[in-house]
Amino acid sequence: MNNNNALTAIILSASLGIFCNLQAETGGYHHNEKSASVVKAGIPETHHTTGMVTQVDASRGQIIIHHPPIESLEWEDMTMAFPIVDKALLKGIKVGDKVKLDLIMPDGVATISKIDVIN
Ligand SMILES: [Cu+2]
Repeated sequence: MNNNNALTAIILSASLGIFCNLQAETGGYHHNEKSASVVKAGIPETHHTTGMVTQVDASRGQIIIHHPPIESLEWEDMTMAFPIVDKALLKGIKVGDKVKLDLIMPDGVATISKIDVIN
């Protein structure tokens, strides 16, 4: 590879990186790239947070929650959509509820594995 090609390759991979980050932010669910690569000795990675329910879509198995900063994920506070491992967990959860969450990270996607109302 001559110098020109090397430079093109560097620029290309840099712009692909930016593209992937944009996709993670705007398309579908919030991904956590760091988390996706960190798996400790077969122990499933779980994160804990609280939040306020702003929307529930039981048929899709999705819930939108405003959560405070999640230190273990290095996430700022935000309102975001979470998939859930089992739609049945959304039973009885309604807009305005304060909830406590367990999050697992299959493929780096924060997915609710446990949700409890803490009103
Ligand atoms: Cu978030």
